[in-house]
Amino acid sequence: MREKIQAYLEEINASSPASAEEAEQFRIRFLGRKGIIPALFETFKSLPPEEKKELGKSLNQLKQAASEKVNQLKNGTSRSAAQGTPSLDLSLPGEPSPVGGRHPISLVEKEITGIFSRLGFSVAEGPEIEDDWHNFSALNFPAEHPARDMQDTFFIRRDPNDTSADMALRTHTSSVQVRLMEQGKPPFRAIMPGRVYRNEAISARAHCFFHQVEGLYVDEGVSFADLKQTLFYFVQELFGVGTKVRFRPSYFPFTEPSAEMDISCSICQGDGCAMCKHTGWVEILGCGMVDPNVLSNCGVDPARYTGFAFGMGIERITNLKYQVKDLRLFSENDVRFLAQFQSEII
Ligand code: 2NM
Repeated sequence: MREKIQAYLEEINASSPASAEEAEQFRIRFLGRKGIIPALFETFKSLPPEEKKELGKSLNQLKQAASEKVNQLKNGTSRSAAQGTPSLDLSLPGEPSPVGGRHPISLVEKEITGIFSRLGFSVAEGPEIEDDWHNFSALNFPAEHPARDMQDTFFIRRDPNDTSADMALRTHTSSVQVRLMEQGKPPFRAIMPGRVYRNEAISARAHCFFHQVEGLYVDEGVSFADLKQTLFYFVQELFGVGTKVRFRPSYFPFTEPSAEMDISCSICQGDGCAMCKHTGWVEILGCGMVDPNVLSNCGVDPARYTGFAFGMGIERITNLKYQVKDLRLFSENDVRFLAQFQSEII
């Protein structure tokens, strides 16, 4: 009897009926009322106790193997039997595909543009490959300014014999503001988000490209007080009511006067931590009153109009909000990094 059980077990394991009928025949042969397995159980009853002990387990295993096979076959052939292809049930639910979320830079960019949109700023975009005029000259960059050097800017040489035909990967989105002013009439109230490029060695703290949001407000009678109040409101929205701001004098070619704005450290609330280098303040943007030369370069009468402008790095603000320690994470597209940010169906 032991040999018989072994032989049937092998037969069961090897069998794979191709249709529902064959599966049913299989079931009747092994498990039906007059089938092989009930018959074996019948024989088993009359065995002496020592043999029962030995064979009971194998017999139960055989029955289980047969039942499992029948179940498998029934599931696998129930729908596709008509086509003669077993074990593929198209009515079963599919494998779920993971749903993506927005990139942290996009999330923060949307948050920033959202705040300014509610203040009445429009959103403008422009080309990433720029000519010298829009990226430098119109913005009052002197001929010897270091940003005009190959060391700092990526140039694209179009004509090997004529460097004046060079194009550059834009180093800031101010170039879009030049285009906006050239093409329209004041008042201008717009922000420009986008990717910008600088010729830097890649490390945890620097990258050859990053993202900016710049803003521009030009009208009659715009003052530094308007700049301060607009940016103060922006910071209350982005970092929470009660965030303090301070302005430090600075220099940019395209603004006069110029300033850098710090906020009270959003991580330690001003107590001192590594992010604020124990000063309680972190710099988040540059700003100033648009230089009259820039206005006239762009066809805006500086005797009639004044304006303020500002620019901030999105990576820097994202680091402050989410404490990302290495800039390279933003461009590696490692799902383990990206999945940690608020998921949102696009
Ligand atoms: C900054 C800081 C200060 C700026 C100036 C202009 C323009 F076109 F109106 F002259 N656009 N953006 C500006 C001013 C940008 O980024 C740190």
